[in-house]
Amino acid sequence: MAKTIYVLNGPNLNLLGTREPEKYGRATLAQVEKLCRDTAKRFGLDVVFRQSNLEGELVNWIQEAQAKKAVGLIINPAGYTTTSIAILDALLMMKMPVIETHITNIHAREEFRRHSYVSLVARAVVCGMGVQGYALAITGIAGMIGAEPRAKD
Ligand code: CA2
Repeated sequence: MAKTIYVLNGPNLNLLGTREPEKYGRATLAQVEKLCRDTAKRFGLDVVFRQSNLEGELVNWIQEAQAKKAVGLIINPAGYTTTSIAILDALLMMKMPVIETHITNIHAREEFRRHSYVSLVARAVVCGMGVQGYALAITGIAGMIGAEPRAKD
């Protein structure tokens, strides 16, 4: 069975590509999902890709990733980045690498966006690379777990 990476997206990211394109770009979340699947496939990895506007649902999915023995977890916690101790606590129980991803450079925006609880547990943080940051995060996890790129078919 292929190894699985969970990619979790927090509140409002369902609107990606439909609002504020100057900040977040024009790609929709469905296109980001395809980018993640295509990138993971190059390393023979599967992706579980989800989005929720609810903090508890994100916590449940983090626990699910652990229970299902996912090999890595990528999370864009969006608005919960700066507030959620519940998400931090769930991530602290994870044994696999966690990469925090933000589409924008949170350090070049309002001061309140710069503090991240998730960064306390993340093995790496990708921000400011647009949606390509998701592909970079998947490639990063592949490297961390020693997954080799496969020959193209
Ligand atoms: O840059 C990122 O990826 C953020 O995580 C996005 C969050 C923001 O609160 C973080 O500080 C940085 C906001 C997500 C809102 O999603 C939207 C999507 C499309 C249009 C408007 C908002």
